[in-house]
Amino acid sequence: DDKTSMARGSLIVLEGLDRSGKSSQCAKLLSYLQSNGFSVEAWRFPDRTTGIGQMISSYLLNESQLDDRAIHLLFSANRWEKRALMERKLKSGTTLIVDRYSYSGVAFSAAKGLDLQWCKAPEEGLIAPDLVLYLDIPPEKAAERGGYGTERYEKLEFQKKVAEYYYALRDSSWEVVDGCLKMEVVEEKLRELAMNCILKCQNGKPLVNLWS
Ligand code: NYM
Ligand code: MG
Repeated sequence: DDKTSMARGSLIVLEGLDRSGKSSQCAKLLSYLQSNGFSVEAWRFPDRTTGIGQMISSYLLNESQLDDRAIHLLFSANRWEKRALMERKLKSGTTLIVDRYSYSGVAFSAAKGLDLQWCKAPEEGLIAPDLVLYLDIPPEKAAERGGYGTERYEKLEFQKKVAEYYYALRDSSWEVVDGCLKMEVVEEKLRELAMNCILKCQNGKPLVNLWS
């Protein structure tokens, strides 16, 4: 056991339907952890800043058409291109708060009718989150929240299917939080769950890969 090695950071993922409040809660959690002196960064997938990310973004904006399997693999590749950096950050003690990850990848593609196991396969070997905070909100409620945007997938009927696949993907890393509660209440719950997770990781919880 290397006593000189630094306690590792945690991989904390927020998941949920479009308009479930993920992005706001990621920002709140980030500033809470930062103001408490933790080394922490906010990431998001898709990461639209890379070459692959730009292809994904243009697809989501309906500016390009792609085969369902091709776009699925691009979303996955967008995570793979960040894997090495992700591992370095975590091992050097930085906690990552990530807005969407492999669960979005599988749920959205499976909702189109692609086989679930086929969808999961390219995610195998990515770093498994230490904690998935799922903001649970009925699709109808999400749709009411200022309405959806114009991006692909932002349609009520489709989001209902996505919700079913998310449900099927739940594992022991998940904590389901009622996204219909007041924003401050959700914020408080996420803080507590994140803090617990960070302590466990500091105390030696091992890093593992998906899907295990
Ligand atoms: N999405 C996101 C996928 O279909 N597959 C993925 O792997 C990921 C990470 O992209 N509707 C979908 C979910 C969203 C859309 O995400 C864009 P955001 O968080 O709205 O930028
Ligand atoms: Mg969106």
